[in-house]
Amino acid sequence: MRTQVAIIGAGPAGLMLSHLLAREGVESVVVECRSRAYVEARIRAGLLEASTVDLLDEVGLGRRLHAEGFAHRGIYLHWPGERHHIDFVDLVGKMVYIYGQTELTRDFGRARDEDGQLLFYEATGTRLEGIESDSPSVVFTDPAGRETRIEADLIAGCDGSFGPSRESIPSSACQTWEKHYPYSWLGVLANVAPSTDELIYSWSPEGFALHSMRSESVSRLYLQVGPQAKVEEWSDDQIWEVLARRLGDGEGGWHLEAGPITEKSVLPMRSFVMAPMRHHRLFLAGDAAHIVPPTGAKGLNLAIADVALLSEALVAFTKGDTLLADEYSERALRRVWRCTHFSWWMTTMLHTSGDPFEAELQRSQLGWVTSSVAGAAGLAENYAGLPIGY
Ligand code: RFL
Ligand code: PHB
Repeated sequence: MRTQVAIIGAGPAGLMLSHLLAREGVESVVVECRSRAYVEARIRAGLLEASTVDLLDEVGLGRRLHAEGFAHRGIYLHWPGERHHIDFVDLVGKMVYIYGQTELTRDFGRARDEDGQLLFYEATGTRLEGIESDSPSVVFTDPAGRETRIEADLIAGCDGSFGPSRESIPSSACQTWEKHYPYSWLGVLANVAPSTDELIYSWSPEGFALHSMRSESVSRLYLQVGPQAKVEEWSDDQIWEVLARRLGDGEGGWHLEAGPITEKSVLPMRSFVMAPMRHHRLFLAGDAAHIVPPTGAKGLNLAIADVALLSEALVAFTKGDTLLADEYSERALRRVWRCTHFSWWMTTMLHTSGDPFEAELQRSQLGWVTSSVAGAAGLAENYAGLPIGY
């Protein structure tokens, strides 16, 4: 089989890239190791920044998002006895949107079906061959046990942090940076109406907590836990008790409503960047090239920003113009490092390490960010999102 662009991974990066390429008349084939049902049910991100939503609107994918998602003006920052609203609209003129990655993935899937996109799910043993040649290929075994080879002009590695694309690049040809944080997040999904109109990011002496949401009747909440924590160690009652304490239940008449927990998972926190994001005919995008801790809500947004740049570069490449492809890595990494810094900054401002000196610095920083227009605007500009071409 032959195509112009072979895309590995049907997450947000891979599906959005195939959509953007199709709009410009460039053919692609997507190869995914999981089933479609699994990919569409994977509960992950929930917050879309303004530039992501603008791009989705521009390419005809914003209809359900505007009908069913929530537009938020900002976020709350909370610490004991204090709750402050950071209003992004006042500060930088931008909104953010709550819309689950599950819903977005379904929208992408539907759009790809309508276009007749060729997608292979449940592929095993995916490997990349000839990436340093002019005719690279992706080889995998389909669910019926047949080995399939897709020959392409270019390969897009959109296969997340554990896929084969990044591994195919010789270590002598790239550089990586990595930071592990000494805590994880315990994330829960609960069938209860959110107790807040906008997200609450909360610092407390016993650790961070975040109140997010998915719909009028579903809340999404996160707790800072130890790096080795396991879901089995946390009963539902204990989770609600700790959330209530950390989020300030009872303060100023605010109350956290508890409800049945339908999903629990532990998410380790790390930052990772690989450069360059290209090796000959292989281009990396999204989590395949970089990971951020979720505190700044940047992972999904970065994946979309990468493929916005990458699709332009690949379209030009297929027409014989290689300039944008040559510039892709440098242009993408500019935003990647900005978001890597912002995610690290939000993470270290809000998570407790047990060090009393750091705790005082964090309280001072929270006080400054919520009382200085300059401090608040810096947070707002980074959180609500820089322009796609940043
Ligand atoms: P994905 O979504 O991981 O998709 C990669 C796809 O590649 C497939 N794959 C393979 N396919 C073929 N062959 C192989 N050998 C393969 N190996 C892997 C995988 O099955 C998968 O389908 O990467 P992508 O597309 O780059 O998208 C990245 C985002 O999913 C990720 O950054 C975000 O979910 C991160 N994130 C958040 N980002 C935000 O912008 N806002 C948020 O609010 C936010 N919250 C979160 C998050 C991530 C979380 N977790 C669990 C990681 C909250 C959580 C809890
Ligand atoms: C979410 O709704 O899942 C979410 C929101 C904001 C974050 C992280 C996760 O910073």
